[in-house]
Amino acid sequence: MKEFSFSFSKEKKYLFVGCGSSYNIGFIMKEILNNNNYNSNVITGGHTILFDKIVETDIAILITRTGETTETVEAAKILKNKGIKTIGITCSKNSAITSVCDQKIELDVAYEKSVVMTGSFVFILSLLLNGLKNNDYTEISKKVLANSKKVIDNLDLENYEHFVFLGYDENYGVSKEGALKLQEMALQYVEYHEPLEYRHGPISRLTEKSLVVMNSKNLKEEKKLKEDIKKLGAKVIEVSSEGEIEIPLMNGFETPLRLIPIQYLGYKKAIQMGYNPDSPKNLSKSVKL
Ligand code: F1P
Repeated sequence: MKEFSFSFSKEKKYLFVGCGSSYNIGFIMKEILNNNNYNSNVITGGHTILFDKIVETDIAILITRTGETTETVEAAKILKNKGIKTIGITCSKNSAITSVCDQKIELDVAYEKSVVMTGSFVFILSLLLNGLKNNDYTEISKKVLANSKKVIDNLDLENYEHFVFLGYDENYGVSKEGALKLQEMALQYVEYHEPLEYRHGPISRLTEKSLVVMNSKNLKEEKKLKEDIKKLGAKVIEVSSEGEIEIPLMNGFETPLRLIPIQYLGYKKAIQMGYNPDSPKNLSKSVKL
């Protein structure tokens, strides 16, 4: 990934902007950057164009896989007019976002035909994380995929019609993205929460038809919640260094790996339901207002 190098500075204030999955990349990055003493925020393209509430920012990073999402493109114009440096990250060539932004990163090697963002999500997230620290996911990702397949292929997926994703901080972003994948690809009823928030209401909807993916940091309270959920008859898959799906904890730098089981689960559930996971109902590749 050397030819697309990108690096962050502790002297600058960053703002991530995007919609849907592209917003989720920004959310995860904001959490990891701030955890490493960088200064960053995240906002949806929609909020940017509807409200004049932009936090102090030096550099705005606008993420849009297609480069054509109206809210993100319009947000770039607004931010640029405020004197903020704009960087557009996209997986298309010569799209609207790059004609607007001061700097462009066109990752056309990560171009996807599918309406749903999968590989491109992981590619953009890894690229941005490499701007903090060099990571090589090649070997470990193969292991995670094999492990994910083993666990997910063994599930009786017809049994589950409710998917809950739990996680803190960057894992909250991973959970939001997990819920979106199951919703887009397999049209499922989904939720995402912080683990301890799950007891404050949402748990009332839990049944033996619920599948809970715990994007865990190995916290004692997360383990306890997992046991409580199991006692209520639901299935829990823990994703962590001690989970059924094993992923080493690397202070958030493991997030690209966490997408592997989630995307595979969405794909498998879509197939089981008889849907085309690449072409969900009511969705287009980018939203144009
Ligand atoms: C953003 C997005 C996708 C979503 C759907 C509609 O697209 O929200 O995340 O899957 O297809 O558009 P983009 O701005 O990243 O191209």
